[in-house]
Amino acid sequence: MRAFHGTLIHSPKLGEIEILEDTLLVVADNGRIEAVEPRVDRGKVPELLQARGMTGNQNDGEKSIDVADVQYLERTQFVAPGFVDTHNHAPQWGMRGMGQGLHILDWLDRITFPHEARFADPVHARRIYARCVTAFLQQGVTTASYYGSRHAEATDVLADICLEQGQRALVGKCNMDRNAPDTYRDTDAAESLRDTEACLAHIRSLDPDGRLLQYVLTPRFAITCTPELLRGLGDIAARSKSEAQPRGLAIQTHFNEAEQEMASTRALFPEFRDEVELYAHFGLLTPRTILAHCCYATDDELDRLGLLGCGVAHCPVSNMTVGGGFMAAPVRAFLDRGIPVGLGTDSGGGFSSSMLDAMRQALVASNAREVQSKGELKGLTIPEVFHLATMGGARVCGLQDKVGTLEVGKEFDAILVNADPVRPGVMTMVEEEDSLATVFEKFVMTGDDRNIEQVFVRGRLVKS
Ligand code: XAN
Repeated sequence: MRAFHGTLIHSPKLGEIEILEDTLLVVADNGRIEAVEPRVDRGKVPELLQARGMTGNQNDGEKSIDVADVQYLERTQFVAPGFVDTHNHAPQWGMRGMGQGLHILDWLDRITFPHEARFADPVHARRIYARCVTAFLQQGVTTASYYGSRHAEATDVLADICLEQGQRALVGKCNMDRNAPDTYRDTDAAESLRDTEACLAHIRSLDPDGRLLQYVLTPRFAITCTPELLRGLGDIAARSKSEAQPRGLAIQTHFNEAEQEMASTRALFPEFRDEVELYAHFGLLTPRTILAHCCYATDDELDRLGLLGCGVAHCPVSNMTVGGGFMAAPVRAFLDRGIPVGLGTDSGGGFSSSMLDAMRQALVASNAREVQSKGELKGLTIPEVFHLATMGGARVCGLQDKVGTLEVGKEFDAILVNADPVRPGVMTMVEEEDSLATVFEKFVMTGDDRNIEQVFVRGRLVKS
């Protein structure tokens, strides 16, 4: 068991931040939040733990905590839910931000495919993936939805590393059997589907109860997939539905990302009216689908996505820099339709591995979109981007009942923030008279990973 006493900050509802002061939070050994007790005087904590039968030598060893082990937080510290990165290319870790200004298909050909091709070597994969996962945990990313490379063995390695380091993750082998160099594409649909099934089986054997890991079907996008491959993946998605998992496997792809990408998709699939019709035809748009970007989706497409229940991974950094659409996505239009939205670093199209940067850039991009839409699509607020980075992302990844907030019964995926650690180079600046809301605002707007002192996934300390 673990216990904290101090401030908790989370966002159960879009647009709202809940600040719980002087709160006792207890985490059971199974990683679940056992108690959240607001307004407890510090001096009363041992008494309360005793009254709840949580201290001392219980027969049930699981349910005991030594009062001396309670972490009492300072005024500048608070516990918040861990960040959920809904769109991340693990094999692009070493090329973040490279190829600035290139349009998507040129960026893939010149920078990305040669780089990802190196993951044919599992030793290389282990070296890069170990660093990637460590670095994202360092940034407070407790859940990531990862695209692997096209290689089955390297993708297995990525899943192994997430489990070893304790990161919650959706992991998928990238499916791509055309429009990529011979040195970096699946030979044909049959091979791609076989490798997919093998990775899925590997992940199920590593983590049979899906405690931390899930497989996510990962057609890169329609341009690099033959119709046969898209159909095969849709069939796997349909077969994965069961009584225990009525929504089936998660699916992720890039969607309405850039004008160059959309023109090429139309040329390859002229029979479809738009990308919603295309991906829906192959059974790839379900309530478990995570669509990255959606910068250019029309109102009509958004209405249909809303009905299908798909989620959006909003990647504000890459959208405005490399590979993406050079366009701010219409996030307010997604939210107005009740479409689940999370934030993605889109590392390495996105140059930053920080979800704080993603939140800040989401604010900036939404302001640009507000101006562009002549005020129709209102800019986002700090409570809204924080919600997207935590609970919104959890919903997009199908984890809304497990993580995203600090509520009793949820698993303890969390960060311990110190908004003003006395350390050289730290940019945040908290003053005596600051309210807790201001302390939080300063962290979101000026903080970085040096403000994230501890990171927990399922109650396990994964960064300190
Ligand atoms: N479309 C993409 N967009 C992106 O940002 N990164 C990628 O690797 C990719 N592949 C297709």
